Amino acid sequence: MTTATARAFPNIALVKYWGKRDEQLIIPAAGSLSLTLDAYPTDTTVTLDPALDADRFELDGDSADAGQQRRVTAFLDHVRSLAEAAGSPHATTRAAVRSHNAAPTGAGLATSASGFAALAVSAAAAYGLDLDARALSRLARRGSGSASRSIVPGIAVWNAGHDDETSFAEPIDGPPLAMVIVTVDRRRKAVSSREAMRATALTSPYYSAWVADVELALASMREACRDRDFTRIGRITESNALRMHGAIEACDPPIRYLSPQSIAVFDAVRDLRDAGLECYATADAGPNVAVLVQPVDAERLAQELCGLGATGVANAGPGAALVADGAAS
Ligand code: 2P0
Repeated sequence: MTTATARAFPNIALVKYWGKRDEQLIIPAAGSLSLTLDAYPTDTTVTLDPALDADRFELDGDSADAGQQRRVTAFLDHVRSLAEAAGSPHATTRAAVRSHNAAPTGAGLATSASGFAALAVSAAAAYGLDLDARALSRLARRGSGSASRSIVPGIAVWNAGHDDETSFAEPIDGPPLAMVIVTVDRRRKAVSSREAMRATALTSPYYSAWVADVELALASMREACRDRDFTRIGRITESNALRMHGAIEACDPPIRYLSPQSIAVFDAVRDLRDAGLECYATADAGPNVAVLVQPVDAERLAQELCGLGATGVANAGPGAALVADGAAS
């Protein structure tokens, strides 16, 4: 049996991806920019097994639900089509996939990003594909858009592109960045990102303004990273997050990811900033909050915020990579 294990880390977007131009190929409506973290990894092992007549997906020790199984099988079907084109002898073999998330799954802590990045790297290796970082980013994107960025270490820009070849993430330079993750709720979200993204595009009157604003925010953020201007990076990060949540909340029927506990963290961050500890809040499709800070201030910030939720400190992390068998915990 052929087997491969990969580890990938979640990424938190500083300029968010929220809206698709092409649902099938997962081409985004605009580019985005993120920080890949060095905490909360996903470890995924793909084992090709000629005895299987269907793929099997086990997540955190349990058989995954039907929707997750379908999504993983669709992804593996794409990998097998690439394997067939490359002349691999395994192109029709089914796989057993075992995955473990260090973060709570589906709670807005980017487990679909780390999950599909780890699956892309492990499945590509198991099926004998020799892909460079750009091709792996494009492959991960087909599983979940944000996964394209978890292939990349540190600060990643996902170029929106206009087709499968041109839509991928790549690393850019910037200052050292850290994040304090404040987990206020570990439950799985009621509305998935994919559903809410679609609802925002279809029903939010602010959607077109959001997409236009993301293009501007991304251009400013690229400059701020180039100039290593932490204050500008932070201000764009916080305003971009709140604008995304504004567009989501304006859906019909409304969708709201931020809870009173999330808002309390945003307020505490503002107060800390006013008191001289420079930090900026962001939140994805869930109530948990990631607070951007310079690495030198990260531990102090975690102590300041620990009364509002479970805190964890993360720095810039590596891109998704294979790990030696048995090395993943
Ligand atoms: C992001 N999020 O940029 C944004 C911010 C959540 C909020 O990318 O449909 O799970 O699989 O492409 O990648 C979550 O969306 O959506 C996401 P699909 P994905 O990180």
